[in-house]
Amino acid sequence: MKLATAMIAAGLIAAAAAFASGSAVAQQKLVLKASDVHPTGYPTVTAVESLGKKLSDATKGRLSVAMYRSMQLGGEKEAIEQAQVGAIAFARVSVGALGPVVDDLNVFNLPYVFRNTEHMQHVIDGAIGQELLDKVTNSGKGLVGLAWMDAGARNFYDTKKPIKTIADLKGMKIRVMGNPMFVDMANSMGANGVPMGYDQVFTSLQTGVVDGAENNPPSFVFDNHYQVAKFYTIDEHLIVPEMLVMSKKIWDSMSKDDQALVAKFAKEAQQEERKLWDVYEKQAMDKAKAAGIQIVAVSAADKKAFQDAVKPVWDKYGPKYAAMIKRIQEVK
Ligand code: GTR
Repeated sequence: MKLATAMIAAGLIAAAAAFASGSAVAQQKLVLKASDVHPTGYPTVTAVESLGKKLSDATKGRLSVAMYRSMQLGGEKEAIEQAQVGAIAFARVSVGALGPVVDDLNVFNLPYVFRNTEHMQHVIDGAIGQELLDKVTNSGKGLVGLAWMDAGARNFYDTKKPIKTIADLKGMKIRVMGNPMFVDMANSMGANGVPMGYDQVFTSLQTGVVDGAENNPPSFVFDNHYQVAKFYTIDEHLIVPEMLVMSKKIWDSMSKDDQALVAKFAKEAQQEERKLWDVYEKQAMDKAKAAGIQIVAVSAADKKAFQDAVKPVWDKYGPKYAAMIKRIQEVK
């Protein structure tokens, strides 16, 4: 009996040891889930996938990234919430969607705050860019701001008629990102701003829930909105960069060395995405033209009319960000 008991006990100990070492290995292996609303081949998706590949190579597969693209996990509001609770590790989202969570970012959501996309790049690459990434990390909102991503300039498009001047926007139902600033922006231009998640835009355009939306050429084309909206007007009312954020909960669970790897590859992803963006944006315009999309480039005078129209937005939100706006404008 004694022997049998001893043998059972030994067996149990061996089994426990095997289990413990097995689970230690399992704990070390970490698959980091990433979310992006865009499809395979989109610059932001490619850049985060390559961050994942570098992480895998550097850790011999201990860390890896699983990309959930094309809104498999919902829109951007959902992605942010999932990152906050640690259900996913990375969310690549627009500052338009992040502004309601970290208010400091909303300064970038003011229409025409940047002179052009180059100006925006100089701002995000410099001290202000780092400061705003840190604001996200220190916001207490469960997120770590890792890197910026380019997203060009946003323009109006619709299913009804070409928007040649601001008067053409009158009464049109225009989908905007879920941020009150954009509803105010669309309304100040004479349209009716309809906030909704990105996951609902295509169907809403198709079924006439909205008459139009606004976005950069790659989103317009590669998310297929151009198949239902045949008019695209280049007025560049918003130049909103995007951010790669990480779940603070998951970040905090990682070793300092692993955090350093993630931070390094995220910065490289920012550079890679920018290069891919320029090529992709051109491809999008070419594809739109080939598909017979009527493209209107607003004249300088008409652009001035768009800029003047958004004055109420600046009056309402501008004062809060006055010091930062001044610094942004001073960036060459
Ligand atoms: C795209 C952007 C997405 C999302 C989308 C939208 O340009 O890349 O992150 O913000 O616009 O309009 O919701």
